[in-house]
Amino acid sequence: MDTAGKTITCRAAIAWKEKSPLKIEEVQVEPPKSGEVRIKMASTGICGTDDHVLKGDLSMKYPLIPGHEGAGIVESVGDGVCSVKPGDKVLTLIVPQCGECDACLHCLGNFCDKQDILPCSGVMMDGTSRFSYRGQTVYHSFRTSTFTEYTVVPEVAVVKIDDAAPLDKVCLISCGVPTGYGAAVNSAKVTPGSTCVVFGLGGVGSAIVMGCKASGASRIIGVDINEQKFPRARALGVTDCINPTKLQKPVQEVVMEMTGVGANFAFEAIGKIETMLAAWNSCNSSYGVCLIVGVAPVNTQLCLQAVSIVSGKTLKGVCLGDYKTKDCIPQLVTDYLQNKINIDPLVTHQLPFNELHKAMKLYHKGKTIRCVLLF
Ligand code: COD
Ligand code: ZN
Repeated sequence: MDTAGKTITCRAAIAWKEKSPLKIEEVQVEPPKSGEVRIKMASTGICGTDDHVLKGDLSMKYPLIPGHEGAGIVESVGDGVCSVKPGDKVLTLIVPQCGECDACLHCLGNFCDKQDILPCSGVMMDGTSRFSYRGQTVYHSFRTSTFTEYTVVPEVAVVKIDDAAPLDKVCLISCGVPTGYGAAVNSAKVTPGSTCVVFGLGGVGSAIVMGCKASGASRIIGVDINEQKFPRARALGVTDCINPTKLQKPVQEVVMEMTGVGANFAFEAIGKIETMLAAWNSCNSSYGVCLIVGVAPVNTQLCLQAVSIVSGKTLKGVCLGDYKTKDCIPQLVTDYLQNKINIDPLVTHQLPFNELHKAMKLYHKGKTIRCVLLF
């Protein structure tokens, strides 16, 4: 049936308010307007950022459809769309690339002006939503909203990928893989023989570990309060595991003792102030580089000892691995298809969309690295 130009009724997960369980409902998805793309979703990962949304750590408009780590097939396109066409396999982009703003035009920038994360407006670029439930507006999250059978995104927030890509897995390359692997390989440019410490061994932290290992790090220290994460982390390349809740002293002191001089690279992939400070204080005071990957709750402050920076260490934030997303993400998919990176160990669970509640339970129990929902 040709659905182009028509409103589609389909299943979607709605968060009616913050801190309340998701409900699968029948929603209406309007056709894409000019410069927009409607996608039939094939898969979506459950990322820590989605959990931040559901917990109310980010400022959002409710009711909303969460999700951003998505893979699917273009169903129809609005006027003027030329980079994708119906039938193309695509990934959604939480950080878009408009190609026109200051960040896109600068050789080092990637945090495009058209992003809708900080802050999240909940609407498309024309100020309206494409989702409704019985006539009531339902908001977008990050202009991606992937926990739905159909979604609408701006053209700048979608990219065509290789036709051979397995859609049940490559959704991870929409967020977790570039965010983690890219932070190590592209942003930090981890050096061979270096010592790295990774705070948080979830999907993103595990991808960081993969990037550190691929870059030739000789020691990778993994820190997590959930010891269930340790065996898989070791399989990916972590050499030493630390559970901070079992320590009598701050984790940074243990890292200092283990390394003698502090880590060359520290990554924070949790999104908490205390672990950001621990990552900073785990770095070598002269040449250490601390990368903040996690987003802390809005309106919180990160306070450093002012003298701790003058000795030469670097503090850097990084989003989506500093990649210009439309330019770089398809290449990561091709790299996966050519066995240059292996994302398979990150996909620990795959469940049908209607088992969303089971998937969320597994995530909250800390059982998953990445659980992929299949439509
Ligand atoms: N100390 C040590 N480990 C901890 C602590 C703590 N205090 N608290 C939680 N953890 C561990 C958990 O046990 C878990 O293993 C891990 O931290 C977090 O993993 P996940 O699987 O819940 O989350 P991820 O890996 O999917 O996402 C982590 C992010 C930091 C990316 C995410 O939470 C976030 O802040 N995202 C926004 C940043 C960003 O760039 N986003 C881009 C698109 S997502
Ligand atoms: Zn994400």
